[in-house]
Amino acid sequence: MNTQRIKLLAFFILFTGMITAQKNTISKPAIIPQPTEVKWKEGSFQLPERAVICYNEGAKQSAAWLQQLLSNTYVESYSMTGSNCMGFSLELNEDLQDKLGNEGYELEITKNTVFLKAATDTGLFYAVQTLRQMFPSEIEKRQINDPIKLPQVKITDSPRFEWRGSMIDIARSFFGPEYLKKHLDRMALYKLNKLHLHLTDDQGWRIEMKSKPKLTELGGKSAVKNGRSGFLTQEEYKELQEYAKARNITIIPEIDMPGHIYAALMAYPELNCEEFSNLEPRLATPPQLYHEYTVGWSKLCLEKPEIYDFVSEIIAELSEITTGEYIHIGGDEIDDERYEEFVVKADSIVRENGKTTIGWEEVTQAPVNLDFISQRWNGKTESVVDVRIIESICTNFYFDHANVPGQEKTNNWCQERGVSLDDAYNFNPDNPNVIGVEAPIWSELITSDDMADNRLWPRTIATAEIGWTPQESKDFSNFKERLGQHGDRLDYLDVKFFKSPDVEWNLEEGEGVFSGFMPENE
Ligand code: TNX
Repeated sequence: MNTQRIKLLAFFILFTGMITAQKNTISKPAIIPQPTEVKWKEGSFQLPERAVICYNEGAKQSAAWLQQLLSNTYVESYSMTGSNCMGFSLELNEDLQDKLGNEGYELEITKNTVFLKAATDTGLFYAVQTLRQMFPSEIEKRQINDPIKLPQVKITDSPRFEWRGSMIDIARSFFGPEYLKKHLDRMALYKLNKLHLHLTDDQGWRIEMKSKPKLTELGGKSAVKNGRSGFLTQEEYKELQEYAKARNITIIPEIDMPGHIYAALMAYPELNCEEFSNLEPRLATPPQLYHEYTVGWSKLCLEKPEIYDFVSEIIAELSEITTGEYIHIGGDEIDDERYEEFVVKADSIVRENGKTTIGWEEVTQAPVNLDFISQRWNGKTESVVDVRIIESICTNFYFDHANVPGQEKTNNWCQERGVSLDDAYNFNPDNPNVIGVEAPIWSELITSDDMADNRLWPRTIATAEIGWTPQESKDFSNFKERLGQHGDRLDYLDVKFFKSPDVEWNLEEGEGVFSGFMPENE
């Protein structure tokens, strides 16, 4: 063979080799939120047909989550206490607290074992969620019987903020336990840890109060027009909290006071002033129900001392049935000379019941206790107290606003063009008082589960990344790529998400053939 032929042949061999190598190299799994530190290694770990999950004391719950994940694969797993077995090893170790904090974890995949380590059960749970995102997305829906290969990797991860929340207004239009549980499942996948329920407003009262049964007997029947009515029984509320807690999520109940409260004023007319002077403009008169959109027209009769008996009773009963440490007292959009006095009293009632008070930012016009947490939404309040802040500024976190300009049935009062994925992602909460972020949906115009899915997702995933990932590791184009890779997963989870036009969604239904995730060469 002459040299030219040899060169050609060499080129041919190299070229076909390159093609085969490329076929075996599947892009890295897309992890959201982006972990603090990821080191991909050469090689993979092919899950065996039988595996042992070893765990130490305290890690049993997370071992069960892992086992549940594996139950959707061909892997037959059994779990036992112990350490360093081949397969899966979970270690809860308090000495890791300094390094990883309350929610951080380490996840290491070697050639034959997955190691999950954390100082807390929560950290281990998050390690399992990250691992879950490395499995083929079909796992969310059906059993995978083809070989699964995980890339070798070492991840060290912990959140930027302790508060990573979502809020659903279930007062204007009711969303019941079934939807809320689905929402909790989806939140957990993205390491969100607070679900705030806006339980009461002019159009409805959604939580059973045994001391004031008419609140739900009457207030549970109304809703915004076209919206659903209903309410959570105390049993359902308790069960929902347990379901949330198992997923490391705290439920935050909100009773909006002293405004946004017509549903209660209708059920207990004695909470009104003479001649309903507290309803201004009078958009409904008890016992009429209210179905319209206008806000800011109702309030408790603040000059009547009896309203404080009502407030005390409600807060005491709600505190009794609430397992989390927070009660949200609302406090938004009201004009009354006794407003500040009310807020200070309501705050102290909450604290007497052993809870931490949260309120919309207006509340910080009043000299509340310094344990108070303010939820910022329009940034207009001149605060007289230096307190912790949850960032929900409407330009970036109000997901009842349009995904894209002109989307039907969306609000636009905060920002005409809506809240784009870019807006939802590119916000840096840099005020030192900020303890985290929360994205609300108000439900005057969101009257079905599919609509809620469309407004919440994928923007809530952007909120999750703001809440978790260090600012310097955030990158919008990289986020969009990873998000696109989650298209299938969201589909398999039956999320009717908005297909943001600036994301390349990976939506093809898998053919049932899975050849594994292998790290790309870096
Ligand atoms: C303002 S922002 C509200 C809600 C409404 C929302 C949408 C805030 C704290 N309160 O009562 O539902 O606008 O119209």
